[in-house]
Amino acid sequence: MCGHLHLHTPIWLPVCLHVCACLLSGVCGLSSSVPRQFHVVKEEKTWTEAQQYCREKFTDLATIDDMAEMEKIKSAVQDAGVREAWIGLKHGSSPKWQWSLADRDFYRENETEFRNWDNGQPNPAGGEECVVIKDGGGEWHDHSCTSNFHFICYNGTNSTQPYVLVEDKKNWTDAQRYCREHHTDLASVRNQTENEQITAVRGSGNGHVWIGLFRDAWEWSDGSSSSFRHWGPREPNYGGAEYTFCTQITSSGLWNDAGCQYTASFICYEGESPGHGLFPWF
Ligand SMILES: [Ca+2]
Ligand SMILES: [Ca+2]
Repeated sequence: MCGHLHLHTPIWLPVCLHVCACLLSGVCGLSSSVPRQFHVVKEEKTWTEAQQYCREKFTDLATIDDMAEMEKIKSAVQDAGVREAWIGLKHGSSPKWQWSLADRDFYRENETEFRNWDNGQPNPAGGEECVVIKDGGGEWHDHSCTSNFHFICYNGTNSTQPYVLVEDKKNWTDAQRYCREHHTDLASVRNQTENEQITAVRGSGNGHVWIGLFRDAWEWSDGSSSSFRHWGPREPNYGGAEYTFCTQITSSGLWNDAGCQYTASFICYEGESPGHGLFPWF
């Protein structure tokens, strides 16, 4: 009997716990019904060794979706007393456009894919990884992220006028930081109506304005599409061109890229992985 229970406990127990919690609370969501649990592992491993360890003992190396998860991990790293720890973000070979505001619930189907590029944009040669609404029009241009422009923040708490023009010229990363600190994030544009609303808020005589669209080639170990990034100043800096780069969270809570072959502590998570939910029938 004990053997029987021992065999079956790992399978039915989490399902039962989930079903009971779901029925009791009346909240049986389609996604993210079980929050991720993060685990700081103080053994020093290369990024690939850490990935293997996390996949064996938990679900995978940590994926981070938003500031709330970021704060949880930052506390865990500080409590564990480690200076830096690998997370699941690794530099890949195919850059893709994505919105700074990473919350998937914010977008209906295809809304993350809306684009309003001007003729000849984005530049076929690449190398311009951040996006503006162009001076005097509603069309988009890709642009060097280090240029300084006014920008449009999105404030999710203001339903009548969620867009805020900030008339203080900053580079894209500083504009993003400002919007996250004072509002919600840099503005996403989900459809033509929003593009017109934002263009109206931009007004005339403000030059190009940053919006939240950017392009990078970073990929999560678990295949998540999270566009959340939390780089420290002047990071990622790809120091040492011969390396493949992976991401560490430092004790300050900011992210640093480092050669994946270095050893460090690391952070695993336990929970549903994207597209492979533990409970696909919910
Ligand atoms: Ca361009
Ligand atoms: Ca670095």
